Amino acid sequence: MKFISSFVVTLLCGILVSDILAQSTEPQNLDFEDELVSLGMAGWFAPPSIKDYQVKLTSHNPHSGKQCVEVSSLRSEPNGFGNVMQYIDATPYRGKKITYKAYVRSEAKLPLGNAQLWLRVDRTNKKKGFFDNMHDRPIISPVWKEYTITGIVDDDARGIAIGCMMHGEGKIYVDDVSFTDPEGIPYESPYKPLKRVKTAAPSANPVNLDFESSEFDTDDRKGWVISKGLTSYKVKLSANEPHGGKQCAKIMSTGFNRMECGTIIQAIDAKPYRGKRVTVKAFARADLDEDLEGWGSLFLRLRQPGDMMLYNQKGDERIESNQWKEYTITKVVDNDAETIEFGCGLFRQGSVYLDDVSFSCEDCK
Ligand SMILES: [Ca+2]
Ligand SMILES: [Ca+2]
Repeated sequence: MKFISSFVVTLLCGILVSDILAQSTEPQNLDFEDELVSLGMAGWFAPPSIKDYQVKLTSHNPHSGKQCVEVSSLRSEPNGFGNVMQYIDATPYRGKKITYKAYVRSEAKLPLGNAQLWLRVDRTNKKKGFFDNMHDRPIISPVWKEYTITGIVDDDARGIAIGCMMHGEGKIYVDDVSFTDPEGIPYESPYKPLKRVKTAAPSANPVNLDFESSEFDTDDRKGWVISKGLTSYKVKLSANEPHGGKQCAKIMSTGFNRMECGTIIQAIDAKPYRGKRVTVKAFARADLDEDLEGWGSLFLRLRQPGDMMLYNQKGDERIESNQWKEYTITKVVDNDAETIEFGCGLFRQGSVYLDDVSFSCEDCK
């Protein structure tokens, strides 16, 4: 099962850098009832590089409430495995035992099909931490039952990944996850939870792309949304040499927390753009200190209902130049995409300026 571990690590690295917006210290949405898009929070996601499986919320026979999550194969003899997962900051759990439980049922085709919960602790310097993916006790029962993994979090752990993978053809379902100490008592987080951004339906058209409007609109989907509760980043409007007009957006570090990055995001309704090619462009420049190894990145994401990540692309080129330069990402919008998110992130330390963003759809009309 070693290859699976390293495969998952590879998938994670592809996602984390741009999805680590504000690394949560607790898993979110454990009962899968939350349909709100939670900007700035990791939540559940499906590694976008998995092509032969899909992950979605379903109201079909949940263990509790109105829905659970379903992982299903998209073709016969699928390659690899399906996966739904979360990634959290390990800091509050260092040196502690954690118990990860979830209700699971499997309608995967026997004899090869099954579901397996998994828990992996990532340590610094790529050292191996606790890992259990239930390969010795795969889940094949079509009836809801609770399964458990208990492991110890190393003193130098940096991240904890939890998830449920699926092998073979068919469907598996997961609901009512818990993440506690071995007695079932939740660990108290030393960090304040990040503010969940409650959103109305996102608008079809992006607004304030030149940042000339005097305010950032942080409470609904009109305009830019800034992750709340970050300890090490600020986003503000800046009159310091904008690319156009009187001002631009500035993402700046105010300290360093390796589990965060500073972001500014705009989210729009994906429905008008389904099946069509969209392009996000933006002018950006950076003010970086070489010793601090910072950089910026444009990004484009597609989400399904319930915050499931379908696609997550960083710009091909890091924003490192101190001169204004245009950066571009192009993507055909999947037919099940609910929300398109685009924006800019600052990683590590420094400042990134953003101005004159454009969002276009060449196949539209
Ligand atoms: Ca549920
Ligand atoms: Ca401007």
